[in-house]
Amino acid sequence: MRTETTACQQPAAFPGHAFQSRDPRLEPIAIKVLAGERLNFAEGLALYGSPDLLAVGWLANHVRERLHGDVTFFNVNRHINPTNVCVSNCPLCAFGRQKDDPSAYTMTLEEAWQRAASGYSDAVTEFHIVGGLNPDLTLEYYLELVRGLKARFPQVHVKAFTMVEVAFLARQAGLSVPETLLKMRAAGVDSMPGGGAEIFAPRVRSLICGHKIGGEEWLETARQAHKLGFKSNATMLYGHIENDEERVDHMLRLRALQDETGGFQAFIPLAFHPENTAFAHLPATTGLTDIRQVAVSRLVLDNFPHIKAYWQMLTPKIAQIALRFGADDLDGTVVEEKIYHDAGASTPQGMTRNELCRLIREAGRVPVERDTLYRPVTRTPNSFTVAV
Ligand code: V47
Repeated sequence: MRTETTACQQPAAFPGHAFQSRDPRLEPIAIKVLAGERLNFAEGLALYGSPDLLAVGWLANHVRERLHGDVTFFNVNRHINPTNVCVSNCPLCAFGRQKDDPSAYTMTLEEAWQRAASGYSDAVTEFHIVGGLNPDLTLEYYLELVRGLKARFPQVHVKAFTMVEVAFLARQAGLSVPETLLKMRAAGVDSMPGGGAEIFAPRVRSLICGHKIGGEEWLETARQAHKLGFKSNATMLYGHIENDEERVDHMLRLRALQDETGGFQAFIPLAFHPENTAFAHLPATTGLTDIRQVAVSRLVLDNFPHIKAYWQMLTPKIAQIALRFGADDLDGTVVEEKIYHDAGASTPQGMTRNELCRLIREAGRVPVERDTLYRPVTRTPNSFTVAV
């Protein structure tokens, strides 16, 4: 990739800004981005097609610094995956198992509560709970799981159940989605993670996760959650069989819902890990694809406050670079990760608070520990407080 200009190709000049590019397609996009205007479908596509990745990154960084300056968020969290038994059988997934598979597991409630208490010594501020669609577990199991966590760790935020799980549990219990969400709230669920969105386009969805709820139902479930006051995240799984049009379409659908509800906090582009999946023949994404995806996300999703470079999925090194290409959040300590590691991820299972701060500082950014709702966390040796 070369960004220098030649005598016959003058860069576009932007008074008062350091932006320049030898890709003429970026010029109208840069004018809009610098003026804080919204990009359209064709402009989203042009960002994917531009050979000048550094200029795309410059623009994304400009937006990121306009929103957050040098601040980079991270949190101290723990993932809990109560079961890997899943009826969806998604070709994209290496985590789900049939219930008679020797490596299938389902935690008892006691095991899940014990798991929550184990790991790094820094007190966690968030439990991130996601699992398979296990037909033998009732809604009551999940409600009791959350009640038990709240009883044992009342100060910890419970970010639990993707829109796919919410829709599945509602169907299982014979309840509407809002009724299910209200029961979850009463049990102690505070917000929702962004998983299960994959790619909304039906062509792709039917091939990578055909038995999961469709894109429209995912969006409708998120709409219902936001209407009830829950905050949630949103993801996009890229780097498999989708094309650039389908990626832009996915983000524009999320942007439209965000205009309506304002309930999304962070967008997390998730790089597909092919190992041990039905797509094992596909190559994994490369670093430049990952970095570009972070930058395009920041530029297209102008109404999302945060773009998360999830270090577990990107690797710590790429996630650190992403902090200069539009991302303002690295996610957290995690402690134990199963979904990517079953799909061949070679990243560590977790990172300490100090390791995350070092990555952020060495990227020239300022680490800020946040809670799930992005409120700064202050620590004293044995406790933490959240600025409200
Ligand atoms: O929905 C499954 C993805 C997601 C593979 O909200 C895979 O803060 C890559 O959503 N290769 C679950 N990805 C993880 C998730 C998440 C992670 C971190 C933070 C948050 C948040 C949410 O993992 C699934 C699916 O899109 N996934 N299999 C795979 N082989």
